[in-house]
Amino acid sequence: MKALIIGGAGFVGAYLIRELASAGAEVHATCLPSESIKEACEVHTLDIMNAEDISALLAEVVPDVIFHLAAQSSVAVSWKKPQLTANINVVGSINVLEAVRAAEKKNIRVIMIGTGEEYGFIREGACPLSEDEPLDPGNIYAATKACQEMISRIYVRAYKMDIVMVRAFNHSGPAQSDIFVISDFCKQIAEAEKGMRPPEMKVGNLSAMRDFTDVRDVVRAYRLLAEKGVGGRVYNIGRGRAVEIQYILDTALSLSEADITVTQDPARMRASDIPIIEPDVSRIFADTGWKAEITMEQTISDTLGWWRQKLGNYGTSLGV
Ligand code: A2R
Repeated sequence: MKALIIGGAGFVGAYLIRELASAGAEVHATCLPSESIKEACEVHTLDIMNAEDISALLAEVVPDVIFHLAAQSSVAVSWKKPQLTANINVVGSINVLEAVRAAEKKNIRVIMIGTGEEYGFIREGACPLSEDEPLDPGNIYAATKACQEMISRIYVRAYKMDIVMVRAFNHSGPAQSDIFVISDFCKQIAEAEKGMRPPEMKVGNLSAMRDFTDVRDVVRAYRLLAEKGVGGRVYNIGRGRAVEIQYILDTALSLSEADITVTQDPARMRASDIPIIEPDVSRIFADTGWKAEITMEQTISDTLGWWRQKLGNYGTSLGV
């Protein structure tokens, strides 16, 4: 398989490059001119806002499958920069689809990465959410990803394109940005241990329930969907068991010997927080045999280990 990862310099990209390469694929990945990729693969510079550049790249690489990861991926940033988020996530994705449609090679498979946040304001009793549940996004980021998916469906129907759509629920692991909750907690603990901050954790809403999967499991799901997923179908990717953010906090704190107190930080509360988001993951299991294998405790432990090593704390296993 010749794979092209668009948006390969981000958190998931690094893991996906390794996953595909170790499965024997020829891996090409793009990054913005301001970014770099250190994993072993063919690196190309691409801004998806330049539509002609995508076409030129497809003519050069001629991929069998495209993993479209490029995005403004932060919910918090999407509240502050809605236009930018819509441009990259909607217009940028259309640019990718149009380039694939116009490409000389037909039947390039596109793995279009969306989010579990697309479900949004969920009716009572709807969890676990099947892929057929209506979408009612609760934030700007989620709305742009729902739009990306709707447009992808239109390309499937109108142009018979081979697009597999993904709603990936929260994923985490070593090297994730600290704007995401597991990484944020682990970084704060590692900083407190090192005396870089007072032993005080700043937290947001601890009662929200979310479904967390290790990023290494998530990229394995992406590869399996490229190999075995059904074109035109939408797949939830997640563990299938939501936990309270409080549980993540408690697990992370239990891995530290430092005496750390917890305080609520209004800046960490979201403008709109949905109480529970949990997927039904039976479809991806039925079609590919995939299910999450790495425990949440392992993910939290590896992420804390990564931060400790990054900050120069004591011994760690990186996991990456
Ligand atoms: O925003 P930056 O500078 O970190 O760059 C991101 C990049 N990106 C772009 N690439 C090409 N053209 C653009 N106009 C453009 N704008 C942003 O896409 C970043 O390097 C990459 C996305 O990586 P992350 O933000 O780290 O997302 P992550 O966690 O790897 O998630 C991958 C996908 C995204 O579509 C998420 O929305 C979804 O999984 O959950």
